[in-house]
Amino acid sequence: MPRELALGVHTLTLDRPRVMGVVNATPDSFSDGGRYLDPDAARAHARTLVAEGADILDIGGESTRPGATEVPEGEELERVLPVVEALAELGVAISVDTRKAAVMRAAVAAGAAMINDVSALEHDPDALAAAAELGVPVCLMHMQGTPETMQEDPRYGDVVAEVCAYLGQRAERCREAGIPASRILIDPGIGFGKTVDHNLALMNRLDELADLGYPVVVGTSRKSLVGKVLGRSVGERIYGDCAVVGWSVAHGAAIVRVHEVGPMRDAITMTRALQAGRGPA
Ligand code: HH2
Repeated sequence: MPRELALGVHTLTLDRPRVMGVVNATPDSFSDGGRYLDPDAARAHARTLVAEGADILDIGGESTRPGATEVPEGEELERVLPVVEALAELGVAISVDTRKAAVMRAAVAAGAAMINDVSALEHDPDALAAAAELGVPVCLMHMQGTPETMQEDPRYGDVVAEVCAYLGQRAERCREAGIPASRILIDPGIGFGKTVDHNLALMNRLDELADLGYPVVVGTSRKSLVGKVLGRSVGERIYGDCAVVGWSVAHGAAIVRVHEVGPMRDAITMTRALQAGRGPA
């Protein structure tokens, strides 16, 4: 597994778990839609996430929550670009959460140093070429179906084996297209075409994903994985999320994608101390 990620002017060593803070420049994201659509609000929020210890900020302009329909390219660009530009000054690596090659290209030109594609570069036929040409790390996420219908009736034989096989194949496809292994990350896509039991199986056997040899990104923040187990609404999932983040880093996650950076940093620090059997130096 690569020991470090080259993110433009930033180099992130992966000798400890890293935190990706979510900035949704959307009107309709499932947990914070409409709060950070305005670039000034996004910048203020991003500053807080950085102060709390975010290593990467993930900027998205299209909600991929269950039932969401695709946002036209022009609209996604209008949402994302001002935010990427506004955050470039914060001195932290920026990732762009998009399925569209044009958004990848424009965001990287504006300062983004990583691509996060929930369709593993499959949705847009030009995305694989764009990612190879842009030369930035890319996170390949597994999703069964499309956001619009993915939660209607997700089915697998062995969900963990199928997700591992898919991500292994997509990583191989990226390498054939000229993206080196050192720029590939993988993500099981918690909540993307999966029941709560599928999500729990993937979390339970997260080590199998890590064994593929690429850094694993895990995004469970505020999702129904916690909501369904605990019977909690979106705003009440933070304690459950802390447990999930602790579990994730104990079982091989290199990066956790979260909305609440400060509390999740605490969960990571505590988990690491428990793993080491001693406190921080
Ligand atoms: N989850 C969401 C969006 N992007 N990217 C990766 N790599 N992994 C994830 O689990 C993931 C992701 C969904 O969360 P959010 O961005 O908060 O919601 P919405 O899609 O409604 O904007």
